[in-house]
Amino acid sequence: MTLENRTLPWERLRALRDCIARKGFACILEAHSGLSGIIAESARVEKDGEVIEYDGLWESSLTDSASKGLPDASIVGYDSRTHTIDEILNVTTKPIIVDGDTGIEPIQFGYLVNRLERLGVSAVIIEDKVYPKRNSLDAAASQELEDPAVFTEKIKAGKEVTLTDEFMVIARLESLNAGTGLQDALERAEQYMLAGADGIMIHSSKREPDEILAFAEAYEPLCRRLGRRPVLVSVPTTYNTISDAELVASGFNIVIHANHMLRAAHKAMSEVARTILASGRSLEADALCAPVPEIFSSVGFDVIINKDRERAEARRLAKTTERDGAAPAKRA
Ligand code: SPV
Ligand code: MG
Repeated sequence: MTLENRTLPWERLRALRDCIARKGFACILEAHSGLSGIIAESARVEKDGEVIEYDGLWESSLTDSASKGLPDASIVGYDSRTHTIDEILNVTTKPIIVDGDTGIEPIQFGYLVNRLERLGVSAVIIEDKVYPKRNSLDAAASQELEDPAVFTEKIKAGKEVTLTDEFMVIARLESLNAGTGLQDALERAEQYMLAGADGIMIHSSKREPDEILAFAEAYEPLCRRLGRRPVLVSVPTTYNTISDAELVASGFNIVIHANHMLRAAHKAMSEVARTILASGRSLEADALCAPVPEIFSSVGFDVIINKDRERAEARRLAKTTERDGAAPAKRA
């Protein structure tokens, strides 16, 4: 990260709503540290003659926990999560969506929303499972659902403390993971929308997207009936044969690729650790590692070195001028 890349909390906060208003959707990539945030933010590819990039970042409970070597089971607290969020905010400029887990209770969730909005986060997503929760991607784990009446209290508590219309409180439906089905998800969605949710995330850990597509289809008449359409969010981790474009065409406004930076790091680190051990030296691992100058460049070390060089050159010139009898040049 270089100091040329800066933004203010308010500018960043509203950028997610602006992006969705402008393009109709936002494509989001997970980050769990400053470095992964920089890489996600700066990734660019040329496609059909157009340069494309991510619209924002996802601060995930799964990957924040895993990067600390801990399970995603309500173990890493909000203070620690906020530390990671701040680390990412410090070196990026794109909007951030925070995974707020269950929100704990209305009071705790209100304090979390207050903190995130002040930091310049654009949205928080809370899931309708009971605290302490278990990660949704393990089908064998208990996925006990929260009473919708209790969950709506959390949504209202979050909405009550927001100071801007731009900060979004998004409600995440876990009915498909808990096995209570599409109808339960739709009924809960209605209650969460009536409680003021700015977005609805429908989660599924199935390998096929059929259920979330059925939800998206039923979502439109529900929104028409309620007279407002909160943004619709998907997390295609398991059903990832479907493309972002297909999800957008089906009505999704936010697509979150929720854990790939951490999974990529885990795989590369494991391979490097084994390769050095097996080879008795690190040469064979070089191909698996980013060159050090690339790390320097990602975190802005090269900019500092260039400035050091410029200053040294300016000092050398000033000394030469002084020795030759001219007035000393002003220090850079
Ligand atoms: C996370 O990334 O922490 C999420 C998404 O909540 S999932 O892991 O699919 O539950
Ligand atoms: Mg999570």
